[in-house]
Amino acid sequence: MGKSILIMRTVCVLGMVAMVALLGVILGCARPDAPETTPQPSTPVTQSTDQNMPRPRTPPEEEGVQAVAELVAEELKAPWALDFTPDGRIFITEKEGNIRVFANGELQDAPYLVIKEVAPEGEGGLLGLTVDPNFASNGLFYVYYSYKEASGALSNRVVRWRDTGQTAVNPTVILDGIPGDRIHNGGRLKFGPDGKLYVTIGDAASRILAQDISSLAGKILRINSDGAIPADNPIPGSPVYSYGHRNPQGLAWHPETGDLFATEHGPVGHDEVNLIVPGGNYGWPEVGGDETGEGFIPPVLHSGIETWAPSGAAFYDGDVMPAHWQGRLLFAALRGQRIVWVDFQEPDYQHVQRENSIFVRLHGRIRDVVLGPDGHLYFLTNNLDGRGRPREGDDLLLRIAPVAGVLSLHIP
Ligand SMILES: [Ca+2]
Repeated sequence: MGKSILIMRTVCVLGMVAMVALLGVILGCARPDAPETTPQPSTPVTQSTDQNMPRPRTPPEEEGVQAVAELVAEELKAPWALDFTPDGRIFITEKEGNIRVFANGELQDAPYLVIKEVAPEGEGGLLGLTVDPNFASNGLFYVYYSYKEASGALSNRVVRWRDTGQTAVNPTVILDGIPGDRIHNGGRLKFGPDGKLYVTIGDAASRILAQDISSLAGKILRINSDGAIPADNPIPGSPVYSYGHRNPQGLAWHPETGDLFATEHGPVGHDEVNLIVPGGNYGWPEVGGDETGEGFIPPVLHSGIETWAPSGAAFYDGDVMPAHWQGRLLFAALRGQRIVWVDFQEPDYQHVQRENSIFVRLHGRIRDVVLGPDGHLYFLTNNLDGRGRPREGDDLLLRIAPVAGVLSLHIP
């Protein structure tokens, strides 16, 4: 990236700080609220305001500037997922089939691993990645990707690899034959607090399969790290943990209750946040949004006629951000070009108290949000996935910091 961009970002942020001091309001630097076809300036900016609020419920004293996004790495190509290793590296998937590594303060130029079998077609490709909870001793991590069957049909699989420090070896397929398509491949992989591996699967453009518990399509799965089916799964002998999903792409567990929440793409708007219970039926394609039906679990939040196109999700559980961020759910929005946040009501944290967004249209499409071991949230832009408008330096890995950190803002 050119120095001009660095300077402009810094100037923009510092300018904003000055404005905040002067006016108590953010007035500039945000991108214009432009239609999708309007060209935008190519300079990403790093200031957030809690703007664009369809349901403003946050007390004014908590509004305004809360967070900035610091640049960590750039020139990623359509990254989809990231995770942290206990030795301080960040693994990042790129949709075309590369795993990139951020280590020792910089993104390594050469891919850490190239998975040639990946078929990056439509929404498919190298998608989810998660590091094994026992990575420090076993070096294992897991990826989810699309590939082509001999027939030419697209399928998805979960493959486990072992890290050597320089690359990865011993690929082992632990879950195969996941229905795939050019759309709706799901793809998120996360270990739950129970040590089980959860996998989100889209309906692969065959909506009826979401209600068919014998199909893996339109499901959230729960498996052991070797691919075996846990004995305590809700449907005996099945990896299916919940069903009736359209295209779920985000998973996060509440840090206090351990409840699982999942984000899901709706058909036209009506994107959902669901509280996932074992064996639950979340309604697709029979119902969506506020529609109800016997046996269907409604979302805890949906986007109405607005489109978020939600992807990766994380709860905030750290001491870097302001105290009221604790227990806040944040998730990436692609078409919505923002990070949406949701606070839940005490004492069970199962109902939405308020929701809002940050970074609205500041960085373009956002694919994943993950809590780092340093207490910062990290997120990936997704402007090179064929549906965005790339700017210089895209795609980016960014890190969320409180606004008080602006004066010591570090831009590599
Ligand atoms: Ca639903």
